[in-house]
Amino acid sequence: MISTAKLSSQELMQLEDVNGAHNYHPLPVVLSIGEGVYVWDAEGKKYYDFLSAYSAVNQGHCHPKIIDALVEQAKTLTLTSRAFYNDMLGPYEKYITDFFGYDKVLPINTGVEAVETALKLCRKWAYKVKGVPVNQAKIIFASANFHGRTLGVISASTDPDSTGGFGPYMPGYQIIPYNDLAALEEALQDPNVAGFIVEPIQGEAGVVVPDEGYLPGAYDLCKKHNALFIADEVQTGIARTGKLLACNYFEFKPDILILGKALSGGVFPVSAVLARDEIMLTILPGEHGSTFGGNPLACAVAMAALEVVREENLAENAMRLGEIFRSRMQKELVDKTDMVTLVRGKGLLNAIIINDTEDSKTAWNMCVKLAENGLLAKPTHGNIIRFAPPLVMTEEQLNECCDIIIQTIINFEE
Ligand code: IF1
Repeated sequence: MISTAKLSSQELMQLEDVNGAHNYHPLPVVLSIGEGVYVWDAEGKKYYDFLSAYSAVNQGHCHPKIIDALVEQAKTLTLTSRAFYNDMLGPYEKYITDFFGYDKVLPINTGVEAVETALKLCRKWAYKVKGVPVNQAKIIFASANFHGRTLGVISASTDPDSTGGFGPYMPGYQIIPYNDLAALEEALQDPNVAGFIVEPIQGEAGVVVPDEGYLPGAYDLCKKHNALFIADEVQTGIARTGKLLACNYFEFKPDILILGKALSGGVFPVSAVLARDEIMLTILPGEHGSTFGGNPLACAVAMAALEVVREENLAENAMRLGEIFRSRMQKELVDKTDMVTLVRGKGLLNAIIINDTEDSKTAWNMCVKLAENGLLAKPTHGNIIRFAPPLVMTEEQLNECCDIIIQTIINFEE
């Protein structure tokens, strides 16, 4: 065991570079402490966190209520597997199905596992309920989607970084343009379509908010053609966009709801798939599962994490602060400088577009400067910077952060 106590950020980055796979290219910041909206690096420098671990830490870093639930349960019982019942799973399943208004939940661990679960459920439902002939089920995806990293999921990706060199790919998928109801209607003509899976706001694509009528329209089309509407709310869910779910901006309820990330407050991987009985009960004992899914620790943590969202009115806070954020970015950057061309998002899931070509380093260098000035954010697709702070932020803190962002960009020189 090596001691990490006295290592500098440089040494720690070197250790990762030498010993870890090179499947990431992080900003050169080494974090060692988190509390609420703040993180501290190995040298003790304090930052506002404007990534929130890709929206997993909506409740803020190390939220005391969630950590207490974790520690208490960790001292009692952590894992039984699903070979036996445990005394946390039933209460959690009741809690989360009531919380989101579904008949049943299937508990699992990471976001992508929940997506895989939803895709498997969708296929099972197609064969057992809809009556699609064996092995003919088709699932529709939107282009520029991000649903995770497994083979089954990257097979639907249109990002060459995600797919290149990993073939062959899963059959039975069709990819249509995002935000295009005509394309969906056309795809749904095939009677073997089992369902349509979509992010209510595309995160990885750069916080792409679809037209107002797109999601309810897509839901209606799915109903008309007897296909399931599957919402991947792994990133948009749990109050991030100013409502408990991004779909809650509309009247409809997805047939299958996928949650992950902030379901645990960022403590460890907890994900879930929710659906009504007609869908969920098509999977029988032995047909799907995971060693860790539904473990007592996850149940305790997820209940605490959801309670924090409700008790601290995080959706309302995200909605209010998001409006301030976008309005300040619009007035003080988009309207005033040539550097930023657009601000978009909902709640506290926002992005600005840097007036530059997609492959330039400007957004990256701006994020390095933002870090120097005490705020951590990450570029996506070259010229887009995503801003997604923990939802426990105060208005005063948000305004201070807006000042940092605006000043950094106004003073930015290549
Ligand atoms: C990485 C992005 C965010 C997701 C949606 C499922 C998953 C994700 C809508 C899978 C995961 C992550 C994973 C992370 C980067 C990240 C990301 F930049 F790629 F787009 F959040 F914005 N559905 N998103 O966004 O969840 O299996 O990872 O728990 O490093 O790959 P997971």
